[in-house]
Amino acid sequence: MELISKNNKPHIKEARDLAMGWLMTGLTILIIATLLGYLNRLTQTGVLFYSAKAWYTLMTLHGMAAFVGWGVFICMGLSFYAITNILDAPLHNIKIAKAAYWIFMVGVMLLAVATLFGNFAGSWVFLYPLPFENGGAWDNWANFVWIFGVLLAGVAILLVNYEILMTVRLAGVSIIAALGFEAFKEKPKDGYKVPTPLIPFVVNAVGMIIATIPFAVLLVVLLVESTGVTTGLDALAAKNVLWWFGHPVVYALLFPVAGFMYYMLERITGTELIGERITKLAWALAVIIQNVIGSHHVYQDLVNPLWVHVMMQILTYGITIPSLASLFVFVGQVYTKKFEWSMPARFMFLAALGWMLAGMTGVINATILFNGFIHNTLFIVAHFHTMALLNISTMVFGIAYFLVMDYSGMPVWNEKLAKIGMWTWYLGVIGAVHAWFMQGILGGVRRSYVSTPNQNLFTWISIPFFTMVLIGIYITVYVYWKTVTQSIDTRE
Ligand code: HEM
Ligand SMILES: [Cu+2]
Repeated sequence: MELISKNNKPHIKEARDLAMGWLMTGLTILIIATLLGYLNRLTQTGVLFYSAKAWYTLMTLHGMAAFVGWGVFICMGLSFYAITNILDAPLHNIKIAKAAYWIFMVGVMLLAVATLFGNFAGSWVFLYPLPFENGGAWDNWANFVWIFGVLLAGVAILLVNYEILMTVRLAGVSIIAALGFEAFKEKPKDGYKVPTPLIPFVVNAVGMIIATIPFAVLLVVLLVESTGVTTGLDALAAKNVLWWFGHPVVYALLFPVAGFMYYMLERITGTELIGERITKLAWALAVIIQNVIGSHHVYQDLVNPLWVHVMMQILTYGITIPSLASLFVFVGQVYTKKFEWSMPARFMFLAALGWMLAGMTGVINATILFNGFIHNTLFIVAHFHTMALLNISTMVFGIAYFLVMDYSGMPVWNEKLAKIGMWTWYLGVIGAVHAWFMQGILGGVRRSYVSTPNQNLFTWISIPFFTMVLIGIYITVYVYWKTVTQSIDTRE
């Protein structure tokens, strides 16, 4: 097993340096965003007091900064690292990737300005017409700046995914084959097989392009409304377009993470993935389903016809198949191949467990009967933080160890400290999300700046766990930093 990649070709180095820049930026955003989340949670205990209005502003910034600024951004950056290694081919045009970085950064800045200076507090989904009917809590210019910021993030998402598809094409790989459709035939005609780790990146790139375009149109319409030229968009139509995008945007995080897991599995075991054909078929199914299940977010809007709701339940169960296939591949690869423990391996193992918990709670959300009980409760907050922290961020920390080692050419600076960071983080997240799960099951409402009556104990219990989460992040980032700088020291 070779933990540090020996591939130092110029195009690999170029993509690696680029990904390193995105990683550093993403980690900085993560540190700020999690501090805001911590402040929000602490406020719910009643020990801190600031106005409800300020709480909603910080919640809005926290959600957007953590999800988009950390999650989407970091997964896009690490995708460049992964796909150039998987294909052993150069990026199609690194200038497009660099332009996307800056467009994204300006977008994130605008989101910060809209909230911190403009008091925008419409939540990260800013459901229409809430931004415009806000009871005078913020001015229209804040709407404009916020919506423009989100639009820029959307443009960056489009550019990055275009760049990914073009890179795949430049390497001579067919996009259709790389969506998993290759596996419909038992043996490919020309004998070439698409590397399995590439598939989730391509499935996501196509899905995001399809979902982002209508959402961008909605944003432009809202932008015009914020200038006062037009009014009165149909609220239900706006909501449906929002969730058309809002569901697959989660895959901008989850699918690359699946690709990272496959890539790590191949690198750690030094062999190709097992279950290739069935895995590819599962991803081909995702291509078909991913862009239509957003309506499972509007089960409670009874104006949608019943057959739509029922279809959403069935199709959402269907989208668990690529996740299940990935977890089977994971277990199979770990137990049938030579699997050695290292920091990336440990993080991946824990992330896979987190993925299972997040997935199972997702099935609960998708089941109409249960959705009636948990809609808008803290159960939802628990579910998506399980996905975002216990799975996605944990997997990302693992792949980041690979990147940092490749970049510096050195092993992890202090493996013992790295492990302490990992466990502090992971156990912290488990405790923190379970406090939320309990509150949700007992009917605790989400998006409230005070705890639901009789639930303050759970809120308090979560605080030491969240403190562990923050400490875990700091230790992990410190170890990355030392691993990178130690090599710079020895080079000099
Ligand atoms: C230390 C880590 C974190 C803490 C303490 C934290 C805390 C919180 C709190 C207290 C809320 C408000 C929940 C409510 O009562 O309704 C919240 C919402 C949210 N969080 Fe986190 N969070 C953390 C990490 C993350 C990460 C890593 C992500 C995404 C990658 C994330 C995404 C979100 C989103 C999207 C919302 C919803 C905001 C909204 O409804 O507008 N959080 N978080
Ligand atoms: Cu969804």
